[in-house]
Amino acid sequence: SIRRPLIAGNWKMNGRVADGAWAQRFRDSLTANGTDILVCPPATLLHLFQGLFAGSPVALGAQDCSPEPDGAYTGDVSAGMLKDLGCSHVIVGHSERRDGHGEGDDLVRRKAGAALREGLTPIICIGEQLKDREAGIAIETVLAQLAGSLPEASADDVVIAYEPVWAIGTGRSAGPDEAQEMHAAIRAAWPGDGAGRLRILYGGSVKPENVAALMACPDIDGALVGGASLDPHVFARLVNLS
Ligand code: G2H
Repeated sequence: SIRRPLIAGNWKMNGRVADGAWAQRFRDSLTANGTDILVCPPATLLHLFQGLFAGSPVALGAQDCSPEPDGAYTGDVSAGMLKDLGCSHVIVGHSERRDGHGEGDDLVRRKAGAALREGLTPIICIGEQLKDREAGIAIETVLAQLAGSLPEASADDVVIAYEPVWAIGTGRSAGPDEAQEMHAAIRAAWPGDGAGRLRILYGGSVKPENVAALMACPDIDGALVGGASLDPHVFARLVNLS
């Protein structure tokens, strides 16, 4: 493939300072295999992990950012602050933000734009609810989210993560055929040129047992991994299998 695989760990709201030992164990379990590796701990651990991953092949990302530059926004974290801590990527529009915090496509697009302005790569999450899939409108739902959540950007500067909401943290992953069908539709819907260079990750209960079958699909370029990224040995095994 012309696209380098990317495996990204999304720790969600997990982790304490004592989990710094995780980084050492993770690094020691990795074998270099040409896969780009990203870890997105909670914002509270970014500074610690910046030091721990310095000089290693592991890149650092955040889980969310403000759509605004620095200013009077109590509780928010700007893309510039994340850049300052050594982040190269930031997840935006995860379904836990969309559903738990009422974030819509417009806000997600503005967050992705704020990330791009700071030179960060936004990982823009989209995915249908179970009711959409059961109603046979999964693809059109996801493509509408894509259109609404995408800032003006080159295919080289963003990553898309397809995460069917019914597969998140449920142990029930989309089958490779279901996922591939959606990834191909997303790539075909990319506006402008460069669709062949766009990286599209799959997310939702990815684990060492199913990662290889997903990665074998032509339009699946990596994974966004929640639960299975918390154990350093499991996550390293998953990366090594990708
Ligand atoms: C989907 C995924 C990571 P999990 O949210 O973003 O989590 O792998 O636990 O389903």
